[in-house]
Amino acid sequence: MMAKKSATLFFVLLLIPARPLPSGQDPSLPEIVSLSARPSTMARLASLEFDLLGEKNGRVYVAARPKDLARLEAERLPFRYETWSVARAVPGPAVQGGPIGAFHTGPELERDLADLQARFPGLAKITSLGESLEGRPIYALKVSDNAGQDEPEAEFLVLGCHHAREWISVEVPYLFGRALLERYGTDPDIKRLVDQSEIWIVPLVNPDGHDYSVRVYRYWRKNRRANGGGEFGVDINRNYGFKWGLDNQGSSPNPASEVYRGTAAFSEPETRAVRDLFLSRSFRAMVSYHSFSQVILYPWGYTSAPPPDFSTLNGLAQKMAGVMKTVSGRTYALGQGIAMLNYLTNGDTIDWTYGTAGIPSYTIELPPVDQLGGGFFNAEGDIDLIFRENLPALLDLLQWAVDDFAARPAAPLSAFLDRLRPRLGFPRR
Ligand code: 0X9
Ligand code: CA
Ligand code: CA
Ligand code: ZN
Repeated sequence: MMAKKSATLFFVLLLIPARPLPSGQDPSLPEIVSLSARPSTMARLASLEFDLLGEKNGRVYVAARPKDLARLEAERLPFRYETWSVARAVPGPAVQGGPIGAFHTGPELERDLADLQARFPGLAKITSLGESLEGRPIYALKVSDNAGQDEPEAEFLVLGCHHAREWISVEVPYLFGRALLERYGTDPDIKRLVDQSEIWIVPLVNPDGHDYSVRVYRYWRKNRRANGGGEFGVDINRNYGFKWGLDNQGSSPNPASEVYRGTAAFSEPETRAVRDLFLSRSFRAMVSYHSFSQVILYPWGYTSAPPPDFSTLNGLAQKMAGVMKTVSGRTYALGQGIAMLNYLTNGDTIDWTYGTAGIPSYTIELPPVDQLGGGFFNAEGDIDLIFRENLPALLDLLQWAVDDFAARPAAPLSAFLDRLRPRLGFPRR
């Protein structure tokens, strides 16, 4: 059985061209098209659940597969083909080793995290938080003195890559962990911070989607849940349990949508992995990295009403944007989701962490500012600067977490969370 199956598979593989055909020849590859961004068109595109990549100079850019192009024609929405094509945008042969050059694939990340643990025993500890739908481990790197022990120190969380195509959002968390470890021995400020805290870094929350983005379709966003009816993927940044499914604007009940929320809060193993880590610790602050827009977002995402800790959240974001600018000269805008990105979200990560534990929680959308600046395609040469401008922002927030822990050593968890904990099988604190 097995032998026959793999012989067939081998034969089928021979028929698949080794290099992607240029877009236009392969019907599975999308085209990038633009349309006039007039309100009626925007509303229509939104209700048709198109994958909107961004808006600039009165045009809206859309990733459209052949069936989407047919829908645009049927709707009599005039569009223009853009010069980018996904086939061209996939990096060529590795510049610095590996199939996606300086960016990490999942297996490369696994190798480099293991390497950090081996180089910095006692300071770096890798654990798997659980497995993705397709069985890939979701790794966390913990950085602290005595990393193998749970010590009474300020806990801090950094997440990357909820969205598969946002490759740069893997690099910043990984490089943050690496920098802490490599500088620990020589930089007294870093040593002091690392000694007083427990830093948990999850660079790749969505390994299945990321792998699919690397190998098959560069613009893939969601995980790889088979939803039935030939539709795949849950948006794991709409699957968290705070105001999950509140309305159909902030997330979608449609399995074909790019913002499909899944069948229930925490229906996906990827969000459960983050949830279980979060509920088993007592984090003081967190950042979830995304791209693109170059903006620091804080809760709420589900409403335009301000969060109860507005002044703390806004003040910390201003401080972060300030240090970022001193590194690179770039300005990160800051504010609540709706004010910055023009749309509401429900079931997103930071609404859940803030809504559950009340801790400063940020979504940082990394550069570029817009689609025309490269969108999801960061140049390999920009990784370092993007990381370096984010480093002092993370260190400032970490310092705040350390100070907060010193001021209020008791966990800041809400009564709600304390009631929830035993029901989820976690020990009461
Ligand atoms: O829509 C999202 O999930 C995030 N943007 S992205 O382009 N990377 O997909 C933004 C989430 C914003 N969340 C809150 N403001 N709470
Ligand atoms: Ca420690
Ligand atoms: Ca601890
Ligand atoms: Zn994202």
